[in-house]
Amino acid sequence: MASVSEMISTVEAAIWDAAQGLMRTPKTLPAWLLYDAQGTLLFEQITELREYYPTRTERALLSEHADSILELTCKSGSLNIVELGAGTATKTGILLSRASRRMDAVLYQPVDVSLTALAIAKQNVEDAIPGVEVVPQLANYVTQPLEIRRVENERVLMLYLGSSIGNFLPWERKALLDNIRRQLRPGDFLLIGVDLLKDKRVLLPAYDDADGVTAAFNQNVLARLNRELNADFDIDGFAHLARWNVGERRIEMHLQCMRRQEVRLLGPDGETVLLTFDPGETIHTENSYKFTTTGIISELSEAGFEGTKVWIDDKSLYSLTLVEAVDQHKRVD
Ligand code: AVJ
Repeated sequence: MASVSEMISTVEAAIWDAAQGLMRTPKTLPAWLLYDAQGTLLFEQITELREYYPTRTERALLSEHADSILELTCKSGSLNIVELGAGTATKTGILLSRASRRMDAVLYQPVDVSLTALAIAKQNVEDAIPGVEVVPQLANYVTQPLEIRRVENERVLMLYLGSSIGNFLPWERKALLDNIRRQLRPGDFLLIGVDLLKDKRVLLPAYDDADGVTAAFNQNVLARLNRELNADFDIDGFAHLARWNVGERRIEMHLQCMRRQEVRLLGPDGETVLLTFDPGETIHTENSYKFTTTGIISELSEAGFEGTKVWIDDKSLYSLTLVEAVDQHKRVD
C-alpha cells in the first residue's frame, strides 16, 4: 500500500492538473478540489443549514431504515462496510452503531480525498462506537483503484452516500459505477443516497443560503489555489453563483469574476503561469445532478446491480437505494 506521504504528493500533482481547467474556455475546476481541510469544515457547516435538506433527510432515512438495511445485507455475524467519500462519517455512525449491536465484528473502511476528514472519521467512530475497527484509506476513488480489505467469504456493504454521485457528468457516472462494480463481487451490496429532482424553489436556496456559508465554501477553492499553487486570486472579486440548469437537471456552482483580474500561479517546474479573467466570466466549480428513482435504478442496473430496494422520505426529497452486485455473465438484458 502507498505511504501517506506518497498519497499526499499524488494529491498535490492532481491539484496542478486540476488548475489546467482554468486555462480552457469556459473555465472549470473539478468539484473534489473544494474539499481541503477548510472546505471540509465549511461543507460540514452546509450540512447543518436550514436550507440544505439533503443531509438531514438522508440521516433520518438511515436511522429509520438501518435495521431493514442490516437485515437485508448481513448474512453472517460480521460486517464489512466500505464507504466512498466518507467525509467525517457523521451519518455512517447511525448504521455502524446499529450494526455493532447486532454483530460480533464490524470492519469500517472509509475512503476519502481529505486526510482531515478521515482523521476525524476514525476518531469519531472509534470514540463513539466500541467494537468497530476503522481502516481509513486516503484515495480519490475516481482516479485511483481501491484497496478493499476482504474478510474471507464476507460480503461487502459499500456505501456511497450524500448524493456525491451527483457531482459527476452522466458519462463519468457510468464509468464510476462500472468501476465500483468491478471492485465488488457478486453478492456484495451497494447502498447509494441521491438527491431527488424537485422544484427549483427548494433546490436553489440549498445552494445559496442566507448566511453565505455555501458562498464561502465555493470561494475557498480559490483560497486553496492561493495556498497550494502560490496563486494570487483576489477572492472578493469573485461572487458565488448557484444556477438551476433545467435541461441537464443539475445545480451548477460558479464563481463569477466581478472585475477584470490577472492572476499568477506557480507551475510544477517553478514557472509562472498568467491567467486573465474578464468581468462576468465564470469558473464552473461544481455540478450537483438531481435524480429520479427510475433513473438511478436503471443506471445501477446497467452497471451490473440488481435486487433493488428503495427508501424515500415522505416529502420525496431524497432516496436511498440498495442493490446487489450480480454476476455479469449471468445477466439477462
Ligand atoms: C457533497 C456533492 C453532495 O452537491 O449537494 C453542497 C456538495 N455543494 N453545497 C451537493 C455541495 C454545495 C454536495 N455534495
